Amino acid sequence: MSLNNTINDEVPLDHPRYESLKHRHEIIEGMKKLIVAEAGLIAHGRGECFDYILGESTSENAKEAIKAAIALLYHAKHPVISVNGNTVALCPKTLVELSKIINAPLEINLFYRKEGRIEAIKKVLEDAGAEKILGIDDTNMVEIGELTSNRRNVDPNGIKIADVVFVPLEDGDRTEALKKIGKKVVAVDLNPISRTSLWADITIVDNIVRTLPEMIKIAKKFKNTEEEKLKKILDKFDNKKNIQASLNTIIEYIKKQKKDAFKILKN
Ligand code: PTJ
Repeated sequence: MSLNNTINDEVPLDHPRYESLKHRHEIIEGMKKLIVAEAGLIAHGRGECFDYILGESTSENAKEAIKAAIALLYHAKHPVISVNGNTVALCPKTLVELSKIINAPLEINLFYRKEGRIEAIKKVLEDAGAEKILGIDDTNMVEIGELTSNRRNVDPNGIKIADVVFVPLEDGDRTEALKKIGKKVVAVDLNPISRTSLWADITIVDNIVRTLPEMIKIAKKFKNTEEEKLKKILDKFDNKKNIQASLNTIIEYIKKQKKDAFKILKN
């Protein structure tokens, strides 16, 4: 018998960590359906840990990075949203919505290319309303020379010709490779000092599940903004300072937690 108001009969709605546990289950279910790679579970755990020490909320500096990211994506001639298993398992609908608003196609680009994964991910995106998905025709892919991982295989009508690539949460070497071939990169990564974060032009240090709804909100707001204004937002944005602000958020959060923990430990 299935209990109401639970995840898998196990996590009640009033559980203090309900949201976090819900996303864990999305990742676990995603893995069972081949959407998420086995290593995606570990990647998610690492993300959770960083989210925890960032206070599990979208900081003001992440919101600034999101504004700059939308300005850059609107400014681009060929923007592309690169998606992997974790992103699709966690946020299929918001990925599709953002893609439609900013007119940037979704391209599936996987590190672990286990058989059946592309089809599983494609289906989830289609069920979420995606009309055009790139990166699905293995016979029509080209390689990025600077990369040796599976991520080197890209769609000739997508990442290959893109001037701006949006890469939500992933392993480090691709951002570096994309930069080397002249692309601008927008990354979402809870780890402010990952190689992806440090190499990206715009790094949004936040959880993808919170970032995408905020991006959609800003994309709607900026939809008819003149080019000049978008450029000003971009010129004002400093990625290095923004990453430093995220590191300060972590330091301050840990200091506060230390104080609070000591109060409990005293009793
Ligand atoms: O689906 P595939 O085959 O393309 O593989 C995807 C994974 C994520 C398994 C692969 O790219 C990988 O192994 O990535 P890494 O090297 O573990 O890096 C993932 C990064 O994303 C880490 O810096 C995590 O902190 C971060 N991260 C994890 N979950 C989230 C996140 N960042 C934002 N939001 C999250 N929910």
